[in-house]
Amino acid sequence: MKKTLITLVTLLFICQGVFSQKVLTKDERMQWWREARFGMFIHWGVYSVPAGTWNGRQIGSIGEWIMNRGKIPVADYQAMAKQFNPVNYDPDAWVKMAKDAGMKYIVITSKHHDGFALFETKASKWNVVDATLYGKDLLKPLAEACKKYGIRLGFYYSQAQDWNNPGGSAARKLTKEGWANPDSVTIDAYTKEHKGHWDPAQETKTFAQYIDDVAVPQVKELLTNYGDLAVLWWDTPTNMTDDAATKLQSLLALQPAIITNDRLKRPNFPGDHKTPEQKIPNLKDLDGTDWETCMTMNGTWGYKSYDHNYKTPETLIHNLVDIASKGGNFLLNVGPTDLGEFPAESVDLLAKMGQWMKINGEAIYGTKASPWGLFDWGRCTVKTTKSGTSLYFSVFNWPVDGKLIIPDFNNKVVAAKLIATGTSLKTTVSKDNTLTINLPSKAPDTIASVVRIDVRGNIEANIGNEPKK
Ligand code: FHN
Repeated sequence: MKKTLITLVTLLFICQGVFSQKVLTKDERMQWWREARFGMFIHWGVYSVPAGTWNGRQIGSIGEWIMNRGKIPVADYQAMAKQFNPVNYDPDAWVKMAKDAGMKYIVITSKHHDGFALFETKASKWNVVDATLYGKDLLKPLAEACKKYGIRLGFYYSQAQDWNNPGGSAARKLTKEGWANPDSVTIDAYTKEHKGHWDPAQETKTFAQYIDDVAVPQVKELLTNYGDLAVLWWDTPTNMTDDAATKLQSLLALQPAIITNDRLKRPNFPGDHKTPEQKIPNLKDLDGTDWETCMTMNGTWGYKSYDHNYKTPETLIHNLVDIASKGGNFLLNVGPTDLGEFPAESVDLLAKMGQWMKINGEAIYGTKASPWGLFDWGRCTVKTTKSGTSLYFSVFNWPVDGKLIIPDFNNKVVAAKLIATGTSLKTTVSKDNTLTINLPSKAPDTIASVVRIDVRGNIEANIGNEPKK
């Protein structure tokens, strides 16, 4: 009798545990992400040592691809890890810079295509603890700093391409895409025969073995050892199989609230959101799926010492507003140096974006896409409030006649003001439902000034494809 009672109580306990673990819906998981709108991408690894130059030659294309583009042998590339010694790495300062820029989450390359793990791992010696003088896990202190500042943390993981751990795949690139290698004919013939690989050391295991020996255990480590994770950001599904994708996807159950992208394997593992790269979609390309544009500040993801071709603060702020006005997120990249520092230009751009966000952030966070589509003078975002709706008109080109014109306006204006100055603005709505907002002669912000219009009720969705005059 006593035994039966104990069994019953134990069963009740287990059942309670199972049922109290609520399964989150996609909308519940995506809620913070949809409100965040702005995040930081970080591409960091051994490639920051050569920083775009190998054997005295500047290797073409993006910095983190130097091993593949330059056809650097495995042993030579791994020797560079000895110089990867980020003694100036200050995760607290990194997270603070992201936060001050107005970013709400960070996604860092835990392992890029060169296979180098920025974390302690039992699955491969090719990691920061075992292969560098620095010898410490880089992700642990970042996770702590994110927690301290209330920034969500996500990990990028190159699940298929891995040029150092044997068996990993390699997208085939011709030697001419890196530099004018005199052995190009031989090398290109070799990569053709060897699925893109250029060094026999890359092929001592099969892809399936690589997945079981490296990718699966490492993803398990990442999902277990760093607390709550916001995002798992897969990349380049080169040669992925359904079997491998299924194994990796099933691990996500370790983090029930995690969000993933659409790059695990195409097309049958769509994830939670799309990932337009280096471009902002046109309205006509959007189908209601969540999306996030990832973009570099200059021309490379991983640090290249000689790429100073940075976008202007104006371009980046306009991009952020444009993306929000279309209902997407902006994941803006920083490529730190081998010493663990953000490039000076990135620091400056982050600070400038932060200055704008500090004043105008309410036009971005928690907003939804513009009901009017695009305006040729700027963009619109919308937010539902307790008493109605707030419309944010971000004006890029200040009208010379001082009048901002919004067609098809069917609501009653409750309040109108310029966010930067708090100045109330006079508005009129004509019989043909055109809203005219009277602006002061000078824009408070030369990049983008935000006008907030509070109205009663909801705005009827009416997304158009063409810029409205
Ligand atoms: O090959 C990578 C590239 O290095 C970079 O990581 C970008 C970021 O989205 N993803 C891949 C290219 O699509």
